[in-house]
Amino acid sequence: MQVMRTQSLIKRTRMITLKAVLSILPSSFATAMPESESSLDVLIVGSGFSGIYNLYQLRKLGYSARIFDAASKSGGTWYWNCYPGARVDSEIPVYELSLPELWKDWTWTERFPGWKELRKYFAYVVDKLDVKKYISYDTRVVSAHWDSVSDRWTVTTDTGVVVHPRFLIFATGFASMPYSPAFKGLETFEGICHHTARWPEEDVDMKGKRVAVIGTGASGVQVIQEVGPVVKHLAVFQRTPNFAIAMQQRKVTVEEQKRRKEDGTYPAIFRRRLQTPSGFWQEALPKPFASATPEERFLHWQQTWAQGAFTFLVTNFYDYAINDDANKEVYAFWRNKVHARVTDSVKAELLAPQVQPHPFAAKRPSLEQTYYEVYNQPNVTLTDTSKYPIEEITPKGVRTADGVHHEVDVIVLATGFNITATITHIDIRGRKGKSLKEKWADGVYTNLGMAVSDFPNMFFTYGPQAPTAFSNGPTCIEIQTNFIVKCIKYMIDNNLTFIEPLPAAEEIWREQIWETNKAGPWLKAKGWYNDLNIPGKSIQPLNYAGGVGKYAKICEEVGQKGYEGFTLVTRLPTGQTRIWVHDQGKVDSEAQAGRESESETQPETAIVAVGA
Ligand code: N01
Repeated sequence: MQVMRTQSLIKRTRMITLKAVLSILPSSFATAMPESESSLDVLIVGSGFSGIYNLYQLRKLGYSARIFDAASKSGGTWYWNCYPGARVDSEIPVYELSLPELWKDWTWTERFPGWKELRKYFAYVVDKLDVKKYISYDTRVVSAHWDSVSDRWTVTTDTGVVVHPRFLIFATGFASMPYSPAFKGLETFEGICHHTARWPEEDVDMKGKRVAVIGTGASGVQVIQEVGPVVKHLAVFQRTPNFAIAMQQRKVTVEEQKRRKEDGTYPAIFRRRLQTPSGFWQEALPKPFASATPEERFLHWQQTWAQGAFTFLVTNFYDYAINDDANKEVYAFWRNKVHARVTDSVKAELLAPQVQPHPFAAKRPSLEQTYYEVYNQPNVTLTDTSKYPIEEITPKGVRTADGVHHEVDVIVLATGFNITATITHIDIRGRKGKSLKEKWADGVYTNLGMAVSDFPNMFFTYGPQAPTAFSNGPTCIEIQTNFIVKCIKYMIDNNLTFIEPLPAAEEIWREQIWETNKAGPWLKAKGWYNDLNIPGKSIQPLNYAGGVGKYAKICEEVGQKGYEGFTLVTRLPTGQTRIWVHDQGKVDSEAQAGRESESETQPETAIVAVGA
């Protein structure tokens, strides 16, 4: 069965490959690449982990690289998400760059740092790596168009700057385009209203105010537990309960970090996080749920719950998320934890209902500290918007379908992100003049979650179709940056003009995304894992779910095989164009699709297929 599938993929691949190669040739061939004054080897968009890491590695190799960032400071997510309580949910040192020149001299104060400390870390990083001079802040990229004459991108910004880089990296992550539902009357609200990911720098004083929080994802949970104790009244609007688990936050000392650096723990963690399915250092129990007694299971869960972080999930029985009995028992364990903390039985039932709303792990559970205790306050109300949706926002508050008008001074929209729009909201146009938004109108197609056909020399990181949500930022980003930087070096070293994926490779990758997601629980709930958090979108899994370690290996192998699954093109000084469609890594081999010019008479044997 598997063999037949593979053969048919190869067949399909061959056909698509031929089409792709013929269509890649521009109508006229340029003789040389004119160097514009504003040309750069690489332009990077965004100065979070990925942008800075790319910039540093590329400059180390001697390339002219620069970052444009719409923000006024580095930090990416941690620049924009400065809402009360914003805090990372991967513990240190997993959540930092693995460069020894950075971690050796940096110390944290908390196991899960908050946004202020993360911003300090980013300021330290750009200083220590001496890259700040290559970053233009307050500079938003508004368009990027490929120019088939110069074989460069033309990138324009909202400040009027235009540059012409050879390579373009969108280090924009998955969560930089906030999603705000089109609530009727939202614009009429007379109080203060902000999305968590566009929180004002100067903060909003919520002390003694009546506050509404709409949404109970990671952002909502954090805001609620932070502002709950200080507000006059808190109205929480929950559509789906968050299966939040114990963070077990604590202070970390300079001494313990020093010891872990000196005894080899830090470097071991940085290497280990590239080997596991989750990008953390732990792995699932190698035995099935059914092989353990109820007592063994209970004690294991108690122990991993007490350890905090995602340990409860990551070190669970390997089949807990897909075995219905196991999933129900995990849910019951979690539900007991919640009910033990929430005194009001009606609120407890809304937060952790008897009927399990969706499989555990189908949506991302948050890590909480005092979230459930907040609901014990008499001035906190909880409305189930799956039963009583928000009908309208009035000048004075929020009206729900049960007829209740919740009068508030502040509305916090903790309503998440439009994952694909993070990149597509920029007017990016490839070789054929088509925008990325148009290209992805019927679904996301990428190779390795990093590159798109018809969009030459363009990469993106920590976005759709990579392990993104099933990893943590720095881990995924380092894998991808290593791939991208090596690829750019390879292109430059081999005098190659541009690279882009084969459409066939994108189809295969998309199929991989579906297959790996079908093997888990992630398609069984509506949310940003599968693009269903945005009304009107069709289901499509947005993360590679085959495991971080496996993804790292795949990327490494693609590079070793001379960028299998990609088309590489070079312009010769004679004005001719040569195309390589890579297979098995024979980059300079005569057996490849080297061709001197576009011609209908080119033999089909010149076309080689990507591997299945
Ligand atoms: O967004 P979300 P988030 N009416 O999409 C609700 C990362 N992150 O910003 O679940 C009523 O998870 C929606 O309800 P439902 C992190 O990876 C990390 O919280 O769709 N409600 C949901 O409750 C995280 O997982 C950090 O039924 C509506 C909420 O809004 C990811 O980003 C901090 C609604 C959106 O939750 C996303 O987290 C911030 C409507 N019309 C972000 N529309 C940390 O590291 C939506 N909702 C901690």
